[in-house]
Amino acid sequence: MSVVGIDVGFQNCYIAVARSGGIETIANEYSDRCTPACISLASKNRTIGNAAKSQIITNFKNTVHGFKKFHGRAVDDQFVQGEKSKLPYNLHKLDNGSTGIKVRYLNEDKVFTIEQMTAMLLTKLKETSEHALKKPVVDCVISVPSFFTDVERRSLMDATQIAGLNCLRLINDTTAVALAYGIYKQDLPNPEEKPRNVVFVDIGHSSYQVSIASFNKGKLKVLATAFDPYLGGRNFDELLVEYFCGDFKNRFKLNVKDNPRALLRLYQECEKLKKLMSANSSDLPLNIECFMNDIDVHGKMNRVQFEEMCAQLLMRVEAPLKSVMEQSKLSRDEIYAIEVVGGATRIPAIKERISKFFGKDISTTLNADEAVARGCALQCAILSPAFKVREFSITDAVPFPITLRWKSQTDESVGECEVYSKNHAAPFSKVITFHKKEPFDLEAFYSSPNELPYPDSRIGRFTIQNVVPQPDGDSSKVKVKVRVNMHGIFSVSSASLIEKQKGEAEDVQMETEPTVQNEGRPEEQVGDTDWQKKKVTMIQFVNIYSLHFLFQKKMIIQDKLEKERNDAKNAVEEYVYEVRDKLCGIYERYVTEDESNRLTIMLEDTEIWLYEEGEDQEKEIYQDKLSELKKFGEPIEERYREHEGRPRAFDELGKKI
Ligand code: ATP
Ligand code: K
Ligand code: MG
Repeated sequence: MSVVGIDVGFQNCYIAVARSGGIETIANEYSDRCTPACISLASKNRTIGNAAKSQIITNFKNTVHGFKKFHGRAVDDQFVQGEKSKLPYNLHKLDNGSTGIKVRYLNEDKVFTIEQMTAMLLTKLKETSEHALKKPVVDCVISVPSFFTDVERRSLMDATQIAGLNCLRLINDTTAVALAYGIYKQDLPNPEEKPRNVVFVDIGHSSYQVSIASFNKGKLKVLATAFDPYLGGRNFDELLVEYFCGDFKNRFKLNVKDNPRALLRLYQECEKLKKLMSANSSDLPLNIECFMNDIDVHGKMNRVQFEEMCAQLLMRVEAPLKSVMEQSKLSRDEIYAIEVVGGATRIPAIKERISKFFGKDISTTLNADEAVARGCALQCAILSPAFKVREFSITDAVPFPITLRWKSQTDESVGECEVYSKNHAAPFSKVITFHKKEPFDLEAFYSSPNELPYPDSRIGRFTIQNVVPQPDGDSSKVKVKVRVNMHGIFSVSSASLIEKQKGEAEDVQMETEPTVQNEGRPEEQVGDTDWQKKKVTMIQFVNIYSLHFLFQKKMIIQDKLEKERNDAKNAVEEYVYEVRDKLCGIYERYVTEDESNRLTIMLEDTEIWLYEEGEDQEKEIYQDKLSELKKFGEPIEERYREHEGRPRAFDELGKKI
């Protein structure tokens, strides 16, 4: 069993694995530890990661990136609509209203769900890890922004299933970082001592997350989280792009925005420039050859100018920091350290703002790019029975309070109760006792829609069925167990009807406020031994978007066929080159001139054929071609081996004697 952690970033993905020697991040086939969250669909195949990223400009309409935050969102969603105008590829409204991506793939118009897109990416990351580990990878832990709501998390979980992964936990980005920070620290305070409080900041390409965690030996507890889900490195790129679009319009009379390819190139160059500015404060050039209409463009920028331009963005750094501090009720001198990760925290002005807010230096002891993936791998190691790792308990926090509302199915009676307050410990189960005579509905929703970075506060509806009165006509006790699980997803996990024992005293509590009882961790059944329990069947209605397994399966098969076809073609090509080399090399002594000429002509013909009508054939045609060549080539190979083999066999015998 392998133990794998995956950081699925908006722009960059990382994989870490737990090995006996510790946690390692692994590289892909390009020896790159970062795999771009990019998928390029083409007429013959699809490419994912680095190869896809290199298609962003040439195949811009079908190269998909920047889709992570479309998980669980309707295409009419305000956020999706806002992104739409910036995307080089097309979005499509799926039957259920959710966001689909429309591309030209295998010479057909195709629409993919976001779950499928992420599944493709995850499949690639799975393959990369399998290649590195040389064994199958199924169990994993995947990171998720802490502000992802239920629907977004469910959607991501669907993607993991399509990819054939068994996600043991969706862990919040900053919680993964906290784990990577804490687990190896030898000097954490003892359990009875005052905990060590550390602030974790992660600013990536698309979003900004902060949390405060308190550490004692062997455990961490997230005290508070805050975020700006719409602030990340890309906002800085956008401002640079805006600036140069204006600049090039003035100086070169170019309308960059009318040319998607040029615009994409400008984005890439601006991102490079932004990174250079993190290390240099002097004037830096931006040059692009043959940018548009055969014109070479050039411009420049320096850090001071850049920071002025980004003043509005930089002002947004403070709010989430302020928010976590207020929530945690800690004073600044109770903060032991501020650990920052994520690519965008390399922007000096951002670092300055954070450090200024806390009045102390920030620390960058963690690997800014890999900390999330490493934390995920550590969590996977803790959860995996196949791996031994030191005990470390992780208590996360509920980011948005959750309320439960109940409705009688026959009369008008309703009621509600906040079951999880903000920053309530998670995962966590609770048992709620109702007094009911008939089935009823429960509706779960986020209590404060205004602070939710998602347009719909509904989580799900659950019908508690088969509730009947007691034989004496009284209300029955119904115990409903709800939980926020390991993935940060809310659910009603069970419901049971409690039957009164004969001769028992009347229960006076009837149709009153239900009682909420904390189950605590680890999860245990609350056993009322005096009561006989009877399970009640329960039906769930949850807003899950439907899966399109078949579609995805077809695509995997298609890819496999394409790969086999390509391999068959390559085998012909390789054989041609190999035999040609050998004909004027090692085979020379074993072929007649006539044979050599005939074979040379055959090889030449095949080579030409491969470039012409043989360029795009079925696998079987290539296989036939190869056997045709081998019919001639193999007898020669055999003769050669026979002659070469003899003296060597003697040699070896000689040595043995
Ligand atoms: P998210 O966390 O939002 O899902 P992500 O995890 O893919 O996104 P990261 O890999 O953490 O994002 O960071 C990528 C961002 O960091 C990009 O905007 C990139 O341009 C920026 N970045 C990387 N290095 C630097 C640098 N030296 N200076 C400025 N920005 C940088
Ligand atoms: K990342
Ligand atoms: Mg990230």
